[in-house]
Amino acid sequence: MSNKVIITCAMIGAEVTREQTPHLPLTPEEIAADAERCRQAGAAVVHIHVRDGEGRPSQDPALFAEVERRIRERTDIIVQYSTGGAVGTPLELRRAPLENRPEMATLTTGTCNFGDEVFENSWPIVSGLAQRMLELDVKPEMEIFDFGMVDNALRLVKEGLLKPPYHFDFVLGVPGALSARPEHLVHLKALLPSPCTWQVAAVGRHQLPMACMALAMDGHVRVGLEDNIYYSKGVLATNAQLVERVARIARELGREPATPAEARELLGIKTR
Ligand code: KMH
Ligand code: ZN
Repeated sequence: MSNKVIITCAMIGAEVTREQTPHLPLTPEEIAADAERCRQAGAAVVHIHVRDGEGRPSQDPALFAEVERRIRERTDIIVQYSTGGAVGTPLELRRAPLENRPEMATLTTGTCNFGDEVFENSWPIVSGLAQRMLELDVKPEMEIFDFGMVDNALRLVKEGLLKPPYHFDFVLGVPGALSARPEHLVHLKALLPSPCTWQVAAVGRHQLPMACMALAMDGHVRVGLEDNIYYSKGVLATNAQLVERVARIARELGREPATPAEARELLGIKTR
């Protein structure tokens, strides 16, 4: 176990809107400036989605490249692309930004309900994304929305589509998928292969308590406006505030936030 904690900030997402919160970064410059603030607050990774000029979710590789370039001008933070996109984004579009060869990208390992909709990740989608990440040396973060997705991740390991150490993100509390309960987290951790690293990304009001639980269980944490827009009941948060709070709690628990360089070491990412 490492006493360092990797804090990821999921800054944007595909679903949150400016109408819901004025703190959501949307343009490449807003995203880059917010990423720098998150780094200063203790984040080592930013999980990014991009939006078009109208604020709609996009998987345009050129937009991802522009966002990444602007982040790189400001900070050494690890930039993790979304391959999940928005519900219903076709596979070809979800896969396209991988050709930029980001350091990391997400890989949801199964299908689940997502609110009233279905987030489709059939085996050909999952294995196809994993194969391309392997070829391009992109580190996958496996997004686990329900228990069966761990089994699919184990199948990826068995089929040689992942390189150790394996990295898992337990996304808990999405309506229609696995709820954010302490018992679920304990069981999920018990299912993991070795060697691996894992983190929790819980949704809404569950974000902070589940992050605290992960800190106590030697896990890593993800916070950010993609998953939760509130600092406390009725009070809107910024990404940096959410990072700063979890970094402060981590330090109180004897867990120092990892720098991006330390996170690369823990995750097995080679500096290019
Ligand atoms: N927007 C969700 C449907 C990911 O980034 O890889 C999927 C998602 C997961 O956000
Ligand atoms: Zn996402």
